[in-house]
Amino acid sequence: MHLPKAELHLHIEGTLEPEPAFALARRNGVRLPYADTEELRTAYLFEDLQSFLDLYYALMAVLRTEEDFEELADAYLARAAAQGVRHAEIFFDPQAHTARGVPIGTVVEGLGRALDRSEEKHGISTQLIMCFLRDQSAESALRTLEAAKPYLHRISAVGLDSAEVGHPPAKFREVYEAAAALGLRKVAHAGEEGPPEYIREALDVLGVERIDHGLRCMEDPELVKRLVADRVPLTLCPLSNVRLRAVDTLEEHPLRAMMAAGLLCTVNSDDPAYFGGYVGDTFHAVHGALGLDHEQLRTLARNSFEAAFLDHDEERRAR
Ligand code: ES4
Ligand code: ZN
Repeated sequence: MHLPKAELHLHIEGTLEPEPAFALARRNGVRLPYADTEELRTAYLFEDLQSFLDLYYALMAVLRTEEDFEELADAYLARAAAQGVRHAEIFFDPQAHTARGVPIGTVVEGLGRALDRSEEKHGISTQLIMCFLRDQSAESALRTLEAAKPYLHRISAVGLDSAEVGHPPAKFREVYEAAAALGLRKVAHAGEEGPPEYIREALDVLGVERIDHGLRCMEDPELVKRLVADRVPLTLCPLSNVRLRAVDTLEEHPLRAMMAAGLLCTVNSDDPAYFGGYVGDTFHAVHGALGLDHEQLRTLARNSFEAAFLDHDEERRAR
């Protein structure tokens, strides 16, 4: 599906495909607990978010040098360009790397090398969103923000990801306040597996501008009214929701109902190497499974630019 679009919910570590993962493992002398890509692919049947995260964090062990992160991002940008992406706001998980002894500077500078060439090479403008792992402590998030200070010129926003249930947004009030004071914008995953209350908290306590996923808002009509009235963008990831069993089948995904309710929906790929498709594939899949027509697909593409962290001139150039 080649409509020009912005991708707003994409974990760069979730673009690590099996073949490059094994190539990096060899190059860096890292042993993976899988014999080959075929055996690895058998691990891609997930029960829920946590069962995916276990594999996602384990496979990252192969990412060690600036060059590794540069290659990862460049490969994503090439695939995204081929599917009509003109602007990408890319999540990364610094704590998943610093915990393994890879400094945050290696991650940001490596990604930055690919991002610096992205407009010229792929026709995609980019931003970076640094995510805190919500199943780690608030102190760890604060230390991460501190460690990111030399690299803030490369970072647009902070986000919140990883295991949601039991880790409400309010746990991160202080670090979000500190991030805002440094001029960073704010988003957070909420309402993927967690309750609608977490969406309210992300808005009220953290002051986020966008909700990543937000799927479970549909359980709370008052919350839906508010999200519609305030035009709060939701970065939905339908293929992810199917693979992580937030919905049973794509045909049962509430995207159509969410658009009909007037919510500002965008469609994104989340962790495309794991969930069966990049963002163009996702547009194609919702067209097929939910019968969204071309006008609705164009609305989703238009929404992606409205929800992006672009000023008017940048938005006009990207469209
Ligand atoms: C994630 Cl699908 C999803 N949800 C929460 N955290 C994540 N990190 C990477 N993918
Ligand atoms: Zn996500």
